[in-house]
Amino acid sequence: PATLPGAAFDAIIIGAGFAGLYQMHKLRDGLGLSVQGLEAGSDVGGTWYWNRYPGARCDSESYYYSFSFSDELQQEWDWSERYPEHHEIRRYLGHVAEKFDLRRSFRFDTRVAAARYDAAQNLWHVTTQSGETLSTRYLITAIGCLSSANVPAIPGLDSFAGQWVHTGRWPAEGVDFTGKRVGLIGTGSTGIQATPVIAAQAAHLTVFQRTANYSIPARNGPVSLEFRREVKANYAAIREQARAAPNGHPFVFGQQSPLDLDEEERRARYEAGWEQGGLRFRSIFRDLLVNRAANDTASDFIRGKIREVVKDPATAEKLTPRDHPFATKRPPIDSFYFETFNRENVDLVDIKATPIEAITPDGIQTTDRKIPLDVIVFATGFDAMTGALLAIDIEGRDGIKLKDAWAAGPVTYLGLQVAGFPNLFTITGPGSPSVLTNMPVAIEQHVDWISACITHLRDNGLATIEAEPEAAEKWVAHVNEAAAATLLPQANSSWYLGANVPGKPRVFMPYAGGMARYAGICAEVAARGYDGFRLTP
Ligand code: NA7
Repeated sequence: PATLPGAAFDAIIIGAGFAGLYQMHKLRDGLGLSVQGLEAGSDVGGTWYWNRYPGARCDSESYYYSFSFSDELQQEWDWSERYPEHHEIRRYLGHVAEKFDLRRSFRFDTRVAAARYDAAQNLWHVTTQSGETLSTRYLITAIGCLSSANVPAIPGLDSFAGQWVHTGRWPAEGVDFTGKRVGLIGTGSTGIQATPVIAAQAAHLTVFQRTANYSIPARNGPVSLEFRREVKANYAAIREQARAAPNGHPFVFGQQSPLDLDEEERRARYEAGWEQGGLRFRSIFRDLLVNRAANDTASDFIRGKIREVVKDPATAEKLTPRDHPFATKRPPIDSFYFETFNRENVDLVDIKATPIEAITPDGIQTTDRKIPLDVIVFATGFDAMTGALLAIDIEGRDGIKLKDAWAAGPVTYLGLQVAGFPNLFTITGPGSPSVLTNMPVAIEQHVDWISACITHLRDNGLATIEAEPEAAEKWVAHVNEAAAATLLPQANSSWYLGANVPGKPRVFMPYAGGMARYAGICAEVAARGYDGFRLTP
């Protein structure tokens, strides 16, 4: 492999989504470091570069799914809808890249294949898929938690004569469903967003459901001028509220339990939450994620709504979730998902009752019938949190491979560093609260922390920072303890647990102790001189 002349950078950042863009700005413009960004896509956008499927939009509301670090930026940008659609988020990130002149520091169409720590030189050697090697002191991964597509190994997929696509690798030119018979596999957030939009275009849509899911109406709509003005006038307070919240959303959680109320009042609250829509529904009461009896009241309320909306009782029954309590898997929000099953051109196949046996040249064969299809859409999710990191062949000190260090599940300290991998920082890594949080809040905190850490190393003439193995083990124990204090581990098939990917170790990966609490812990660690990290001169 050719080494670029003089290519020892201070930092290499992998990824040009929210995390990579902000990290670039902080290190290059804030600290004046020489930084190279590497990005597999052809432009900035990250998650939103790849997820262009019909109906793809963010479940956080636009006014707070955005950067807070620049007041000028938040004052000048106008969102058009309550929940931003994928192309609007790409436009926003494109605007951020323009405004801070970030594109010139990234190489696009450049996928990183490997990274190896060289102790003698205290450098990371980063090799791209095309065989180039670049060297750097700090290596920062900003590669997303939901970026490694999970395409199930169904026999016969190669023989399919029609088109198949995974929602997380959607072709930029789009897919035309007009007049087509479409099969969609998967009913997580993605399948639930895509179903109504595809149904409206296709000749026929068959939804293949493995696990029935809860979903709350998003109540999407245009943002009024008035609302925009109010938000802009109050941005500082909104951001502060988001940072102080357990999940990075600027909501006030209800202080009551549904169990404190009588049936009528409880129902009235749920109805109000249902009308308000989106992830706000979950915050009506304080204990839905920690008390099973409280959760049952919410789960039952949603089951009742499904029965009200879906006209055919047999279909309604199949759509009714019974395998997990509400919100123990990431709760989807939708625009007319359940209503879509009242359409003439939509069918639901329960593949728990009648599993898919094979894909044939002309469709999908289940145990009881053959469904002819022109297009198959895999809304089957991601090898979350660890998939994208392990897709890079990362080798730390003494030849340890990340995949071996994590054979029994990911072990990080604060989700930010791995013992044995000096000067490697993993933004939104496993063990961080990022995926349980409104993502930009988590990302800004991680990037600020990493940037302050690098400043500390530079100012004190320190060569390396590396997590202590004991600190990482303790952190993993704390992550498990935090999950065990909630109902989250009760969902058997959740991607939080890695359960959606066959053979993946079952470990609860995100930190469920809350974003604000996590940020506090990170700040204390730094204040105590990077407690739990080994710093070497
Ligand atoms: P999810 O939430 O992981 O959902 C994937 C869906 O695909 C889910 O219904 C799965 O069923 C189903 N699935 C996965 N593998 C298979 C196989 N082999 N056969 C049939 N069905 C399968 O991914 P999304 O893309 O919807 O959402 C990811 C995140 O993006 C979301 O949580 C938000 O944070 C944004 P299962 O439930 O495992 O039985």
